[in-house]
Amino acid sequence: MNVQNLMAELERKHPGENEYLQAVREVLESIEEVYNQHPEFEKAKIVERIVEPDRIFTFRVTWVDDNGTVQTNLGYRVQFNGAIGPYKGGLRFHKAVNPSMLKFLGFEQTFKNALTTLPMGGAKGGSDFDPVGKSDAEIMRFCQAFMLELWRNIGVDTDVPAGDVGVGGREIGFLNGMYQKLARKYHTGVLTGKGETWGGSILRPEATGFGALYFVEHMLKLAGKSLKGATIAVSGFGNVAWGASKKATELGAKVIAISGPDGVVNIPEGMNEEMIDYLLELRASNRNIVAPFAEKFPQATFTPGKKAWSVKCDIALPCAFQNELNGDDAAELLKNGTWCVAEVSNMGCTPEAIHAFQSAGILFAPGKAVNAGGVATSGLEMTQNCMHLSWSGKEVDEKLHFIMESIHEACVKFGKQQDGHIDYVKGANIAGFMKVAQAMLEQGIY
Ligand code: 2IT
Repeated sequence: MNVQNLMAELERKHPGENEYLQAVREVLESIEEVYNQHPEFEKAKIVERIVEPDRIFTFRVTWVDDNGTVQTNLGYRVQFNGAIGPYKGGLRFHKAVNPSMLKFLGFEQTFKNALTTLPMGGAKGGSDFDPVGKSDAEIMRFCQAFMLELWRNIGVDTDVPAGDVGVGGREIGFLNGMYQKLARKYHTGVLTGKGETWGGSILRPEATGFGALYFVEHMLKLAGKSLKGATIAVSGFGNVAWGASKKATELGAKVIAISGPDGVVNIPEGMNEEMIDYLLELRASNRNIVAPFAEKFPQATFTPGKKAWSVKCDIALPCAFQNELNGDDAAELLKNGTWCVAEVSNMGCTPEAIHAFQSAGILFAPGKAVNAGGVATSGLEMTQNCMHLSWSGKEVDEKLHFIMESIHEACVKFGKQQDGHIDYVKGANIAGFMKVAQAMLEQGIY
């Protein structure tokens, strides 16, 4: 395999799909050496096949807003790779959603799901519907209209969507209600992230953030460091930022910054429980601004137009969106003495930022390893649903712990360099790739 040739071919097939091409390039660069030691992969053209989605559904979603105006959005489901299990991955509702974004996310999901140790293929879906400023009734009508199209393409053994940016418990509820009505199937497993009273995993809302901190704990332990007393800057204030802040605080760290599209909130003493729980209220308001946090808590100060990375911190946790931490941000963090960056968002850092962190020799781990606890807990939710039982929070948390430890071990196994340094990017990419490639190889040419 030759990365430059493969990328040139992909750029020709998918012109302008920059996020997708960025995600593919990172994986190809990581696996090149290992791949070339496996002539059987080359013979079966595994890499040429694994970079293309199995199929993509695109559909029109028409709904009526509160003013009685007819609105039309685009809906998608990218079923990326089903070699190791039914398609699994979230739905993103955001104004910037397009096929390139969902292909990048579906591609990442394929390797991430392979890392979880559970049998799940990779998928992603969503819409360019913008939830900002929408009423609950508008969100419900949109979700219903979206499911009116999607329902024929999903199922417990085929494709199981979940939440992502702009899709949380409320949206999963509206989607599931409509699915059951259309499919006349009252099983509870076609979506994950469900409510506790209707088949949901009790720990799913916290799982991405909790899992991320369990991963960081392992990474720090191996490096002889600890979360105790460490200062953390978190971007975003959604479900993931909430779970990460909660677990980080529980483990003795101080979350001193959170941010939104409008600016950054600095909390020098670190967030307390009340502040962390307020994040959920802030997100549910659909306003997508973080400034009200500083109006409610006088210990906090709001700086408009600044990112979380402008705040001096030990550990940076991007928890919001892809490419939210760029080369300039990385330089600022490094100047301020940050010694660990763990992506909790998918592809949260640009290639320039990752390069800067790796060159500086600080601890860095990629989203597909760090945030895999979310989809892993979705996998546990699927297991509970098909077994018709429900595990306690403690049981799920123990399983989540075990899975994050396994992911960390896999990253160390495949990412250990000759000088003993762990390249977590390589480790995660190679570990995920080897599993999917092996599964594809054994199932023939299809
Ligand atoms: O990016 C992700 O892993 C998710 N949005 C969660 C997917 C899932 O199926 O729980």
